Amino acid sequence: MRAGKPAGKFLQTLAGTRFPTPPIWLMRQAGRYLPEYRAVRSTTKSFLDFCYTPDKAIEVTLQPIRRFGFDAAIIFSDILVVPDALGQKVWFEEGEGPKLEALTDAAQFGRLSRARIADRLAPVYEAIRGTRAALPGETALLGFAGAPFTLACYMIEGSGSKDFAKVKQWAYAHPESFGLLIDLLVEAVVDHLAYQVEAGVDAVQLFDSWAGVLPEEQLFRWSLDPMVRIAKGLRERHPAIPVIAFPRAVGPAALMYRRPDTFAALSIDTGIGAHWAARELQPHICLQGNLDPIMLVAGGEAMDREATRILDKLGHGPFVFNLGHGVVPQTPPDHVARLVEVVRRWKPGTP
Ligand code: 1CP
Repeated sequence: MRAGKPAGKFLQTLAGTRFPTPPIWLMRQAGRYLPEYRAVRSTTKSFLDFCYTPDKAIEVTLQPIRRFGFDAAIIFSDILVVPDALGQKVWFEEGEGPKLEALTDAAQFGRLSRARIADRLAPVYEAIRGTRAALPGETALLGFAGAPFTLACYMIEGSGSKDFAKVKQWAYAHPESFGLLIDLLVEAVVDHLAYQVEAGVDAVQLFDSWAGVLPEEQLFRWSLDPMVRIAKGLRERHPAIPVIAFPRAVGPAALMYRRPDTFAALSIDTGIGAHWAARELQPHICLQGNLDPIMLVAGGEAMDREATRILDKLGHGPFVFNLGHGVVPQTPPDHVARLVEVVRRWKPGTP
């Protein structure tokens, strides 16, 4: 917690305070759907160079706060800065997303070293310092990292994937060597998050975007356990920092992540029903979510109704309004402004 500054609605909600309406921020709230983002983005060719230019990262982090007044900003960066800092070759192809020189053999792990993280990612930490200084005191600043399984997906597949066959086959056939990669990533992510906290973030989110491709029996070992180890490792270094877990598309296995002693909140995706979540999850842990990002594209009365339905189910308990996944590029910015209004004007009725 920042000494002397008032903690705003978002941090107070994570700490257990209730407000008449929940705080709101959106995953991927900075990005291509905003013309002002595209304008800054067009000044740098390489996406990683863009992430590593503090002035630009600060500017695009602040853009959605200026436009919509969200309760939290998320530092503009990417989950793939961690494999990059470890020494794996990472680049982004225009219109195609991330590419990596794929790992094919455990012998290659020796080339990855977390000793380079502080240096290579220094521009990210500088951007955090600059953003924190520029943000209103009541707006929280979130840091983030990819969870180890999701990072391993990109590191082994070499890009996004339809079936994640390579990473899953490795995990199933060679769990010992896959476990070594996961262990390395646990340590690297703890370092990266600790440096983000030292630079000024108020809370962090762990994105396990691809957890849902694992069968339930494998989730404990490759998704939940590494995330728990990260949260504990980080809190050994920074005891007060809230950690939000986002294990995407895990269905009812979300019950396993319901750990208030470890996570300050559980971010739920669109596949989880608000009614079930209110009954099974929220009595134990603060929830975040889970409007369908395509509902935000659709807008209009359909969006108003769905946002209100989620608020009616979850707004009575500890809750942060968000999407079930990130804002997509075709989202009209006006619909985002309207959503913020719907959330802030919501009147709690009987649950
Ligand atoms: O040129 C561009 O503008 C590239 C698009 C883009 C953007 C805007 C990429 C490439 N990354 C980002 C920023 C980003 N990535 C943020 C910024 C902060 C914010 O939310 O406003 C964050 C939090 C991420 C995290 C991220 N990157 C995740 C986890 C969240 C999720 O969406 O599941 C993942 C999986 C990535 C990988 C990645 N980076 C970029 C793309 C297009 C992707 C996804 C590729 C795929 O679907 O496999």
